[in-house]
Amino acid sequence: MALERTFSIIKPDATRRNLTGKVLGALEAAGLRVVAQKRIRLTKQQAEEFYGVHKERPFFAGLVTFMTSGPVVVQVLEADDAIALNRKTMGATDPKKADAGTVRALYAEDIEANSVHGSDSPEAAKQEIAFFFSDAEIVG
Ligand code: 3AN
Repeated sequence: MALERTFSIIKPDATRRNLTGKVLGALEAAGLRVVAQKRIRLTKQQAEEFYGVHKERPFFAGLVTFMTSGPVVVQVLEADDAIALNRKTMGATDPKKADAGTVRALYAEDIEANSVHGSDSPEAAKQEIAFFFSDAEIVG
């Protein structure tokens, strides 16, 4: 296993319900360590660019509206196999299909307002981390 970094977002449905600590606590309890973090409000342009791969999907406009509807916490998490560990801890995209005890099973409202984002590959992690953080902002 190799020490790895992944990119994570605590989404607006979680910040709105004051669940930032609960979500982060679940990620930390799984062994993921915060090495960079900030609370921001995404602009429409940032959300559209970040979710650019989903541009043609029917849920794209709704997703952008949701992701800009309130503050988010963007963060870089570090662990052995952080990408897979984070995905496992988050649970399936649709909370109805998420394993019991995962962040999405516990906290997500629905398939769109699903409380957390996590990179799905090393390439995505690298790109998503660089989208929000400079090297100097990541402190291991
Ligand atoms: P994940 O976040 O689990 O990697 P993706 O990358 O397929 O899932 O989708 C990105 C985001 O788009 C999801 N986190 C969710 O907020 C939203 N999304 C995905 N599928 C749907 C859908 N069928 N309807 C509404 N929103 C969706």
